[in-house]
Amino acid sequence: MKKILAITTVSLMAISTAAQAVEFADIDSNQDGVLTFEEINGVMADVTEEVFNNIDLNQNGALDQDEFAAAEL
Ligand SMILES: [Ca+2]
Ligand SMILES: [Ca+2]
Repeated sequence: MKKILAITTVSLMAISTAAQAVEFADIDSNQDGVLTFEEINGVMADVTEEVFNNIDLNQNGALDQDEFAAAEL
């Protein structure tokens, strides 16, 4: 008879590397209530001008809180 010992060590490490939510207020460095491309690109370098323009739904060159929330960055 063979005894097979299967020792399985399962380490479940809940690594929550889910992108930390960046708060609107953290990006709005001049606190004027809207985010310019410079402000958002300074915090999120992967937001290019093209991405920014896509997020800027009303094309006024700034992201308000609604636009920022809709983008789910
Ligand atoms: Ca601002
Ligand atoms: Ca806008």
